[in-house]
Amino acid sequence: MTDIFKSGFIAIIGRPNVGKSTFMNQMIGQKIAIMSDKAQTTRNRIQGVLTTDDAQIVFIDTPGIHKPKHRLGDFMVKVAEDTLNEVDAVLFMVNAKEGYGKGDQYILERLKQVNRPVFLLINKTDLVQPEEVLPLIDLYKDKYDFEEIFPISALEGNNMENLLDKLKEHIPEGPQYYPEDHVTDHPERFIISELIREKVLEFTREEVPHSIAAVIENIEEKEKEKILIQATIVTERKTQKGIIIGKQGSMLKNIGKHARKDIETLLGSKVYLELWVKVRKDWRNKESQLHEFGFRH
Ligand code: GDP
Ligand code: K
Ligand code: MG
Repeated sequence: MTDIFKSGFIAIIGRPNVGKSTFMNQMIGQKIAIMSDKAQTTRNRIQGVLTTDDAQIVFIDTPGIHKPKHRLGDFMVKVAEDTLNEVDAVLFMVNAKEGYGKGDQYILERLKQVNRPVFLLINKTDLVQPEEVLPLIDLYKDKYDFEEIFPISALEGNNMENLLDKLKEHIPEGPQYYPEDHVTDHPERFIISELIREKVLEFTREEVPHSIAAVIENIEEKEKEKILIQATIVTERKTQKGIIIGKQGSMLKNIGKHARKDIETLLGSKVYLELWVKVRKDWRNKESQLHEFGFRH
């Protein structure tokens, strides 16, 4: 037992559907809700934070590294490459079942600009025979100087412990950046709440004050690329609640419909939006309620 605490950032890249989200769930636990990586943001998103006794690893998803579909993609690839040179290690995930493909080749080319240790994760090994993995390892060894190659099954959790031990060797001594119970970060969270608030103000023609809040209670990937978002609109007065709900719920329905469309554009995914309206008298002045509503930062 040592007192050394380590912390660092690890980027995970790979073609869509190779199993990056599944890997994160397995590493961090099932409670994490992961945003769709279809959303083409230029920012790198934090996928998950793993805290153990002796280390904290922040996993970062770099969506821009996928082969760009639009011209904007060139810029995003640049941003992604810059990120890859700032992390402590890079995990490049490929699919054992599908073998080497164009998408993998594209990422390998990009990785040539990267001067950090790169681990190859050959995922979905549960779908193939062990002897099918060896030729893949040979093939990739020829193409890139990987730090190490790990055949894994993110779904079944095979070989994940060994990988984690290895990753810890590659991160420096450092502080715990996030609280222990902090497993994921949704940079979109704030924007989503603002989009909802904006629709409330727009459709009620400002009959309710700007002080209303939209509190995001839950964001969860329900099925593939379908995200459930549950939010509460908090008002100060019962009359305001009535206005927001409208006749037989018509106002709230309209607010929800338009907010949902904007959120879908933001995330690049299908969204189920569930909205509630609550009255909290004078909630802005009550410290404890501010905590409850997640305005702590
Ligand atoms: P991402 O797009 O890279 O995030 O991929 P996902 O994690 O969403 O996984 C895509 C699909 O592959 C899902 O249906 C997963 O259940 C499946 N999958 C992921 N990892 C494994 C694995 O190790 N074995 C098997 N059999 N399926 C996997
Ligand atoms: K996916
Ligand atoms: Mg994913």
